[in-house]
Amino acid sequence: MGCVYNSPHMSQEIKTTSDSKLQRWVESLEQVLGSVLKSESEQAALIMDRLAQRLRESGINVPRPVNTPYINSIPAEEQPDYPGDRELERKIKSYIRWNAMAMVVKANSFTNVGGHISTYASLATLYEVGFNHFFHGGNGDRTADMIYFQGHASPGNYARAFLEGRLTEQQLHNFRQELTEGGGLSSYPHPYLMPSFWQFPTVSMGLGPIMSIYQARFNRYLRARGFITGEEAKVWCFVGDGETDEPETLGALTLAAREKLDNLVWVVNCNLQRLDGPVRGNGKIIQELEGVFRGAGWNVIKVVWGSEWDALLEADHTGLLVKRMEEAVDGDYQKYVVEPGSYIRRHFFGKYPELLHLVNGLTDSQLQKLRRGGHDPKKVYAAYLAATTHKGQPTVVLAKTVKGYGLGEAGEGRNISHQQKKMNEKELREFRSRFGVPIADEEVAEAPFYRPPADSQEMKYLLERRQALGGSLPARSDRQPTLKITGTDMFAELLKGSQFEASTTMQFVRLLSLLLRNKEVGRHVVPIIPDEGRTFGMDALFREIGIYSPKGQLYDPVDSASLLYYHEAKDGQILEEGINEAGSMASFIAAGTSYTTHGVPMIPFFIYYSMFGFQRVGDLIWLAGDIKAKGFLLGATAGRTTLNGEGLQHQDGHSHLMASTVPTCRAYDPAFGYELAVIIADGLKRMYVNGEDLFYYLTLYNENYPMPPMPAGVEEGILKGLYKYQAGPADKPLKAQIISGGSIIHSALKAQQILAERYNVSADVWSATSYKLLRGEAVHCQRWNMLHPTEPPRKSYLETVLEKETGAFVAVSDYLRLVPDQIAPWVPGGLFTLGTDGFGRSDTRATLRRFFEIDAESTVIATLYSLAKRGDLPRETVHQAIRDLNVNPDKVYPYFL
Ligand SMILES: Cc1ncc(C[n+]2csc(CCOP(=O)(O)OP(=O)(O)O)c2C)c(N)n1
Ligand SMILES: [Mg+2]
Repeated sequence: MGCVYNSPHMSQEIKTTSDSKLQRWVESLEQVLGSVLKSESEQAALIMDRLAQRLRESGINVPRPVNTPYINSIPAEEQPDYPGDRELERKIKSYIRWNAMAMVVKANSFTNVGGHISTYASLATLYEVGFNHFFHGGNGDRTADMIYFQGHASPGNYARAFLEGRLTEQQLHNFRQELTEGGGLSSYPHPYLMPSFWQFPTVSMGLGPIMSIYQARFNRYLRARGFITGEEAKVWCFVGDGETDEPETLGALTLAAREKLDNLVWVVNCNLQRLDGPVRGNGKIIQELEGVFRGAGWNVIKVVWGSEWDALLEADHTGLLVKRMEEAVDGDYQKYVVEPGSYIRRHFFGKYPELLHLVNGLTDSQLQKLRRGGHDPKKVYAAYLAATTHKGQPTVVLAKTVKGYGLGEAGEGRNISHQQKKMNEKELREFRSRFGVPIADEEVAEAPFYRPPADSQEMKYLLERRQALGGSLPARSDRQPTLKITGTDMFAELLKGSQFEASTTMQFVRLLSLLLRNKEVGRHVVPIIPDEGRTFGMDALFREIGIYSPKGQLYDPVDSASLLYYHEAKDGQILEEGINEAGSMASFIAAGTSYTTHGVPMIPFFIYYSMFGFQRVGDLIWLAGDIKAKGFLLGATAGRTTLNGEGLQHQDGHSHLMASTVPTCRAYDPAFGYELAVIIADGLKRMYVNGEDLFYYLTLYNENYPMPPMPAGVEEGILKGLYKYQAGPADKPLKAQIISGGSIIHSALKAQQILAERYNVSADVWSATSYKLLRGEAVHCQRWNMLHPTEPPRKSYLETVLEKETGAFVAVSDYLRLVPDQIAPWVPGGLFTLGTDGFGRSDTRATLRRFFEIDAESTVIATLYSLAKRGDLPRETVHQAIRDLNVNPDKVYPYFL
């Protein structure tokens, strides 16, 4: 029997209670169960389940069983009537199936661009019931449902959009050939590539599921804070059963239950296969997932068997059929798809004579046509209706399907199914006939696309259904609502500087509180923190703007007597995500796309340990680019040596290198408060006034030093990536340029002093706020010049600024050398770079900076060496400086140590 009650408390309570009334109740329940158990053990499980459900509905907290029997959660007698025209829907679905398959087959008969047939084949009913009866396209003040479609099932979405008249035949022809004349369709859901079509990128397995949870949560947050009203949109997420192996998929389930996200519905397409083979050949993925989801507090609806099984289950008075269903493993079920009905009779039913008897009246062919629940619209409709009306919990529909459904020998249920991209004429013909697509024998080999005439019943029905549900999906809105952003005056205080020592992190927190108090913009700010608020000195915000919690604060916080107590509120502004960078990033994406999904521009500021950003959740950051998210990522405690005590796993010396790989990410490494103010003010303007689809990455440090006032005329340089911060003394015979940035600029400034005092060198110190932007623009110019060789060459900002300078060029960085080296090709005479290549260590800043050779002394040596190489001074001077400055020339290279 599949029922395991997981409450250790219940029996104890019963034993210890002196309430004789309760005792009598228990005894009578046992009597009832005892009589049932003897004959109908499986039915007993169901009775218990129902009873518990009933009690739960009346508000009694009854422990939840981890598993229920391997049958549909909604019994046949409780199924609602199907509201649609089954026959028309079947036809429409068949055409979509055909076109989706044809797109992939065509694309691969001319080119080898790939694509997937079998995933959509298994999903078609799960999608179509949704499209015809549930997925709301939005209207009035009802936001459209947000649907995370299974990424590699995109041909199914395209094929439906073709029938709806949203895509042309030419576009279908150009599936996966986006660069072809006339444009094509992207392989997977990519809003960046198809910005009026796709809303959510999903094909990196696991990201769709985690994003959908945080999206549903963010929708509630917006509502709680008064930004949205009206009927609530649903968030749907279609998940592959193989995809549930990804930790991101299941990692945030408890949040959805804790926050009672009944606006969220997941559909796990349990076709029992992933790419290589079975998902759980030796077990049952549906049962495993049921346990996980129920344990996490979700409402679980299993759709295992199609209507053909109803009569068999009803006729099975002993529970033997359910027992057999539970015994067979997914590997067996996969085999039943590829074997003839005689095999099913022998292997499945034949295990028990009573079961063989049960199917005596069915032919082998009928046995083979016993559908799985996910292919039966009636069962799917019942599940969706229950899911969308369920209150107080998120729902998952676990639907059993067949991978490659309808492909027959071309891949149905086969292990090769996932990668099947071609079909021969015979296979095409069979597919056509099985689904009744009106294509003549002579044409079938060409796999032509099929769209019924505009005045056909099918077309009318198809369009009428979508119209009734508010319009076509998927659809992304290109709206760009704006905010009133004035400029750097918003942060005037930071431009003035301060004699008090501060870190750029503290300066950022100051800036954030100024922004939060800004009348126009303040309430649009969404601070996102993964349990590091105190680390970054943001705890004052807890009290000030509150931490969002749908429950408010049910307890008196331990620090309630203090001014800055831990304040949770129903309309709290902070998203305190706990130790969860992936979840925080998902919140960042939900908030950063709110301008398009809700038409409400929100400004996420996600602040985290910089080491646990690009390196840890880089795939989500990449996706933030694809989805055109806006906002600010703040990599705090940055720098391989600036974060000193924490050691190898914490010290970030490479996030800027990774940031340089994301096209829409503007990455900056500010050294001073005024740089931060200029960059963030500009970012706000670009994103929320000019409507640019960008997001920002800024590194923040925890080293304290005085914050200088902003020098005149540096704003352009700050934004473009480089400006001269402090010129060297004028009266020296030798000249050098030291490029630095972030808190390590102090190595450069100290080196400037030593060089002047001891070596007669005048070194100018530069703040490089963004190597990424400098390189980006320089490459752009270089490329233009290459392609326009006879025209006057263009000059990048970098070249324009540096061409006026003389002497040796040196860069010193708290990041690995590759970060400054990005600009080396455009530096006159070349660039000599110092950086932190290698694993970090725990030690003091001074020791670490000597270890990585980025301290002032090392910077002096690098400068003198560069001058010596130019012939500006004798090499002996460098040799002497190494001794004078106490640097060990034979110390081990940190990268190898
Ligand atoms: C992170 C990630 N790893 C690997 C892949 C490659 N991949 C695409 S589909 C797939 C198998 C998917 O199986 P399942 O989730 O069961 O979906 P189905 O096609 O069976 O519906 C794999 C491994 C990917 N897209 N993303
Ligand atoms: Mg699968």
